[in-house]
Amino acid sequence: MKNLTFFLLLLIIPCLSKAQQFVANYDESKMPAYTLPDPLVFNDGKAVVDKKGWEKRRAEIYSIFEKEVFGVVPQWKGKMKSTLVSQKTDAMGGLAKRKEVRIDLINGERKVSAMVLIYLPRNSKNAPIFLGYNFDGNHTTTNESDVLLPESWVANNKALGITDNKASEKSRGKSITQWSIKEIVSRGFGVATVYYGDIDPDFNDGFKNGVHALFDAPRDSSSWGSVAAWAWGLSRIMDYIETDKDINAKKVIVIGHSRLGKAALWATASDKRFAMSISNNSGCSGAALSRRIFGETVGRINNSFPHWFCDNYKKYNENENQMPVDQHELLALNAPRPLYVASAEEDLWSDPKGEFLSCVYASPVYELLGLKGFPAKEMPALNTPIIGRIAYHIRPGKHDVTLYDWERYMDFAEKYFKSEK
Ligand code: GTR
Repeated sequence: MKNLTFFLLLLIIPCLSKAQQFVANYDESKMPAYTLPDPLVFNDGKAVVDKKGWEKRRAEIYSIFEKEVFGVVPQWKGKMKSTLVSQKTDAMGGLAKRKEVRIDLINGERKVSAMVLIYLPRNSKNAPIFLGYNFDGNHTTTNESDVLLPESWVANNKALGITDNKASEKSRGKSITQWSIKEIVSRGFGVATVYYGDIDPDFNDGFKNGVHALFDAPRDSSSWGSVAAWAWGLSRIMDYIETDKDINAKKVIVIGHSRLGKAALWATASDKRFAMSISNNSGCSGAALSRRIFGETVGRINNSFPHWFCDNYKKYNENENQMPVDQHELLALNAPRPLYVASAEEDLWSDPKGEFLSCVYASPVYELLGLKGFPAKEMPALNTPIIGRIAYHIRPGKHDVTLYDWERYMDFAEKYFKSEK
């Protein structure tokens, strides 16, 4: 009898978990009613009425995101060293100056190294620069055969023939269209990119590797996850950029796609040295409002990627209305700096409308600071950017970064930077 019950359970359990499997909602009419937290109301219910008040309120919002979403970065007691590994003044057929700079983050015997690949307009000093992580290695962003492969862990990928978690030549140039380096440099901007796995390999390893392992503080429910680690890494690269005379450290534009868009937004929220933030299809826990429950949800992201956020964030699985913040407030943390959010029509998983609405609801903060904010309330047509201090577009196509996206980002950056370029 006991055996029979056991076998019945064996049959039933897989069926149950299947029934409970996540089914994304893509129907606006099935969305629950929700009320967003007001970025201009203090935790104690009082209204924020001026710039000084906003700085205090900003600290409240930042602290909530830190403790409840991305996790708190412990105090850094290590040191950092940068080494110029290669330099070429006639890269890309003479178009660009290229450098590879290794950043070593060191704590006693422990070390994590990240390679920064930098392309700059050949004859420009002080160029503004786009800084962003790549998904598969610096060598995937270019066809140049001497750009180094990452030495850190990479995800296995059948299509690329990676079976041993090591990058290979097969993927050189694979992400060229996502980077458009030639077009960017031709327009007078620099690009700095780093393989995100150099900072923290993207798997649930119990925080034993990557930069988490350089810290000694014991972990608790508000400890940092991988997104915060990637954001922290961008700030360390900024520490290097501040020492590089070829780059204008006052004009560093952080850009990120998808999970790296989440990291970009958190990096610019955390570090005011960054001049501008670009979120490309960052979706759930990035630019998209969580309370809409459209596409990917908080519960789903925490289940699929338990290492991305702090454990406290899991309290809001299927419980978004209890979140003391929503993602429009993550955008608002960028104020007064220019901010660009972009969606793709077919990328419903990232909830384009939720990304758009975040811009709408972040706008009052910019307006309080005397800035234009976001001049729209209705979703724009495809390929029709809305440009205020916050900008937005939705283009046709899939979850991706395309030349169209880059061109809009460069237009936007030029609008704010050109006079000083
Ligand atoms: C998906 C994830 C998204 C997004 C994306 C990506 O699997 O659900 O939140 O981050 O990955 O980074 O490509």
